[in-house]
Amino acid sequence: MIDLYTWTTPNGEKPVTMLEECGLDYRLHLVDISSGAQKAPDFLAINPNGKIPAIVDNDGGQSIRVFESGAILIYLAEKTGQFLPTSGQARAETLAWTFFQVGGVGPMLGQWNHFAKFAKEKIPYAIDRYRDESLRILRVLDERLKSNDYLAGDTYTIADIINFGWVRIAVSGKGLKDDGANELESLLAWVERVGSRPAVQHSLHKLETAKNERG
Ligand SMILES: N[C@@H](CCC(=O)N[C@@H](CS)C(=O)NCC(=O)O)C(=O)O
Repeated sequence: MIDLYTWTTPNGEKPVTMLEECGLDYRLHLVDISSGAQKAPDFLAINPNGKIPAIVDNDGGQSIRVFESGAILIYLAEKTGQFLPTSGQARAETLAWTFFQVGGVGPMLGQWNHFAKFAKEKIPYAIDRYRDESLRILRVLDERLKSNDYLAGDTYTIADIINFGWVRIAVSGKGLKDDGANELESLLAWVERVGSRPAVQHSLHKLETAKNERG
């Protein structure tokens, strides 16, 4: 059985969706990052970086910990043989668009979110810089999706799973919709396509329900 440690954020959603898509059994442990639970010693033993998400895989006679959402998705893809092509251009595209999220989409949108919404001091330079870079990144995704249904090409992969959470928010009213994201038609169609998958809907519902039940 896999233990998943996560929270209701775009990064936290990724492994829930992957586990649901793969049909794996798992125990969901909510780590309330608003209370600082991610910095507690027992969690730091699983992720020394003190951030969700993380998993511990207890199958197979030994416990394997994995942190960083990209590493978790690749680990689960290799464990199950799903959502990561094994060779050729399809594998290269899947890994490239996966790391594009980890190194670009996540950090840039995360910084924009911080400076535009949470920073007590509003710094126009920082807000503009991260908004413009986020929009540029969204346009790169849109361009890719003009001729491909999914980021790696014809098939749904971990690249779609990992990009979905942040992009879904980015194109919404909570994100950059009115800053130009609403014009990215191929990206919007992809958000619909991925968001209509039963496992994606189920994972978001499951995470939110678990949080609400916790009170
Ligand atoms: N690169 C990491 C980012 C993880 C991350 O930023 N997690 C956030 C929640 S979305 C977190 O735990 N924040 C709490 C903190 O930084 O203390 C990944 O992809 O797993």
